[in-house]
Amino acid sequence: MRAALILVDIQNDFLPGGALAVPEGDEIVPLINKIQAQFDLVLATQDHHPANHGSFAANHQGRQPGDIIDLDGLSQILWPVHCVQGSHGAAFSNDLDMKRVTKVFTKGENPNIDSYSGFFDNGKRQKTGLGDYLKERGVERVYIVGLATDYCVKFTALDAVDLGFETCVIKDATRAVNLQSGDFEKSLSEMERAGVKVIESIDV
Ligand code: VGL
Ligand code: ZN
Repeated sequence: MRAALILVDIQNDFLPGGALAVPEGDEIVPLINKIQAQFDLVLATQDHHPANHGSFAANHQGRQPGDIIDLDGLSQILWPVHCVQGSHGAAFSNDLDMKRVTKVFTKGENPNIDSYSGFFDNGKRQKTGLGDYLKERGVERVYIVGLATDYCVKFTALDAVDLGFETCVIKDATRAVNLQSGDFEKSLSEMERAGVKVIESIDV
């Protein structure tokens, strides 16, 4: 069965020191570099916002990160300004091996809607092209790693199942934002209930 590895949002702003740092996010990078050798197709997603993006608290008067608003009809958690197109924060970690990454799928470019999944925006209004790319290449199984377990990894995995891919999340190659303690475990159970296989890197 043809398999692909998807590297989700391994960008400076999601690593320690970044604007939306995921605790221990840097710890997964060496592991991800190592497991890439086991796949003949490696792809990456990139959170890629314009400065006026509606998910940034700074773009809403009197709002703070963590507040929830309505954004064009969808419930939206507000975040610090992060992954602005062209910034250092939006760039992939220098420690991430990108030599084997065939294609990068950007997301979050429309200021009026957020895009956690690497496949669609949060309203499923537009595709990124990742699903068609995988299907055109005969990929049937996807392995997902990266940041953050409870947001972009989770939504990418749920959409992968919906699109009919056998979907594995490599648990030790992801880390969670954990806005609430326990969100890591909660997101893993939610994915498992939806049909995602949660595995360890030694089982790849
Ligand atoms: C993400 C929050 C906002 C992620 C992206 O990559 O998990 N989280 N934008
Ligand atoms: Zn974002």
